[in-house]
Amino acid sequence: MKKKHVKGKGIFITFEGPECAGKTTQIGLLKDFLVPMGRTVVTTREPGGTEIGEKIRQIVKHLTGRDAVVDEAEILLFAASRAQHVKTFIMPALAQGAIVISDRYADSTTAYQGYARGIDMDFVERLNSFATIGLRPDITFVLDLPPEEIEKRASKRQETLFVEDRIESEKIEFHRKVRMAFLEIARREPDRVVVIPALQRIEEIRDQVREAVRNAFEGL
Ligand code: T5A
Repeated sequence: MKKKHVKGKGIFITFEGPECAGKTTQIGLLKDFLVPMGRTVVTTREPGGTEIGEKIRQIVKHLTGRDAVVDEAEILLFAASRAQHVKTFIMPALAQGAIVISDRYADSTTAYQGYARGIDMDFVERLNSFATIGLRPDITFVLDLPPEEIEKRASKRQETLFVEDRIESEKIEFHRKVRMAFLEIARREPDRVVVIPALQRIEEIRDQVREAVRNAFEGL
């Protein structure tokens, strides 16, 4: 990956991967690493990140049965959440020189709605480009976790406080397709996407993320 010059400029970092891959955990650890460097770091998520986005999050994650969103509505809701997020939150923060770290972004739509649900890929690409207003991450981490492990980690969480959501409860074949999709995106865009095996210890992943960030940006 070629080093990007970042002095005083905003940086946009995204984390992708399946449910329970450890994205939220690693985002917190990356923030802890960057803040002492004197950078303003804002963390956010998709769907979500704005009031509209958080309302959409409730709809896409938790309505089930007869009220569950259909595939056609689901992709449009993710896109609507993203457009609002990009224009009112991410772009203004980047313009002020912040490092923005987002838990999921457009690659999730490519993987889940495109590859796994089978929605026409040309349409997915056009919608992604419309919703992101052309804003691409400077670096993306894909935390790669086998589907069998998602189930294990999710059931551990459910035993405590977590209620399984609609997409998480998809069949294992769906999660296999999502995994292959993220790996395919990484293969096509090696200058942007770094794949990290998520079956390692949290600290090992943390160190690999830090090293990749240091290697990717001058001045960090
Ligand atoms: N979606 C989203 C789409 O279909 N299309 C889209 O365009 C977008 C944007 C979002 C859902 O929406 C879908 C994808 C998702 O199904 P979400 O709640 O945001 O839902 O789901 P996730 O982003 O997947 O978040 P999760 O909370 O499920 O997973 P994380 O953030 O990857 O994992 P984290 O850090 O919360 O950790 C999960 C558990 O694993 C443990 C943690 O302690 C925790 O218990 N853990 C580890 N255990 C062992 N080893 C490690 N290395 C570990 N790291 C963390």
